[in-house]
Amino acid sequence: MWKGMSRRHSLLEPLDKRPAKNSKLLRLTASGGPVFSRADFADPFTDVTAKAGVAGGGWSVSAGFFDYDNDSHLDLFVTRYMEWDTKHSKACGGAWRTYCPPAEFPATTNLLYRNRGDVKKGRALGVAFADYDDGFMDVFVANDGMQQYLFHNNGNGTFTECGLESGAALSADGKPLSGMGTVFQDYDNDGKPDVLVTVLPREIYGLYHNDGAGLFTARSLETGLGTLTAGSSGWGIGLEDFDDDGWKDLLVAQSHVLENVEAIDQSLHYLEPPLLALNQNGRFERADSGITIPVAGPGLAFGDLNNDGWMDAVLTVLGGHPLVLMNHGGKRHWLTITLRGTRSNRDGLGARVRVNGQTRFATTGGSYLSSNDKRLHFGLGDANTATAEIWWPSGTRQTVKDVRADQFLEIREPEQS
Ligand SMILES: [Ca+2]
Ligand SMILES: [Ca+2]
Ligand SMILES: [Ca+2]
Ligand SMILES: [Ca+2]
Repeated sequence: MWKGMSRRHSLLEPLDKRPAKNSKLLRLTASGGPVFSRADFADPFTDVTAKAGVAGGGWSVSAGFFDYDNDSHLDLFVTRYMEWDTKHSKACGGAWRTYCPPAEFPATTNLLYRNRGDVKKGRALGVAFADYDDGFMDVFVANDGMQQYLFHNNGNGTFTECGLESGAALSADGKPLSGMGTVFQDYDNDGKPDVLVTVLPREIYGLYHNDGAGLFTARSLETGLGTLTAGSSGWGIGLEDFDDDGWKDLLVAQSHVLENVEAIDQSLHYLEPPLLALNQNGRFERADSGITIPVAGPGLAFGDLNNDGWMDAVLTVLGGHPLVLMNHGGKRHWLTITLRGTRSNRDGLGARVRVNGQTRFATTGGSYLSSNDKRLHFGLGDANTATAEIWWPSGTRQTVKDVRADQFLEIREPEQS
């Protein structure tokens, strides 16, 4: 049984200072536009923003790499929040002096480098990628205080925003959401990626079930998110199998946006512990995360930090050290896959991978202000062996049978299909 996660008041291990064969790219988003740095450690952190062609002003928030045209070169999507700068700032809330709701400022466009498509304006915070229909990666954008956007990839270098007609734009009763973080993975093991969006209290985190044929249905209440999240404010979010039982669980970074919210409404809280909810056949039930002290935690990144087959997480804390959340693990089996693309992009981002009836899309995107482990982790429950099927972005389909459980497996894309 899941025993919760330990809490360590320590930072992550510092970056490896050895000269790297390949220089690493560090991307940062900020008010003032995204910044690209190349860290090769001999000449650490060269700003290559302009050279890379990704300078673009404004208030950028979440970002992620994906290959939208399947040419094996990763493209970059950057969400931007709104038209705001310090000269055009203002306070709201009367005597309480609070941040203004997003509708007080004009909406703005997101940035897709190489974009020739839809430039519909929004107030975007989170972004996640998956292909919900046709072999080309689609983009879900969490917008604050308005409808959510689903950018369908037309496969010809353009996108069409279709949130409303697909059913993934509003709450079940037709209201806009304060979308913040988002994840685009399959929570109910039907093979089709679903969308979750974190929002403010009184709204209930959005869960959009992928019904197929390009249609989504809001299922926040049926999946148990009503009682779990109606009083909470969520940011970073992930669907990861923390207890390795074969069902992806939820971990959500929480805390209200207003530091003084308790003075305005005593039933709400600025500081909150993260929410851990285990997935019981498609329904989420609260579990002990091991963290009892509430924090203001917006960013949440996921990965198996100590390579023991159990997924861990790192929670950033406003005004404090990040919390490294190590998963104590248990006795169930697991499999972690590293994809090596040959004709597809090198990391296989965008590949659909099915293992023993579970599906994941290879992505480092999702959550909020975070980037995740690129390896694909699967809990196998009691199974000692697994079969892995990979649908590569190049169109190649590959099956690897009789895979031993409890290992890190590298799967290389066939050079020829
Ligand atoms: Ca698609
Ligand atoms: Ca699904
Ligand atoms: Ca699970
Ligand atoms: Ca681990």
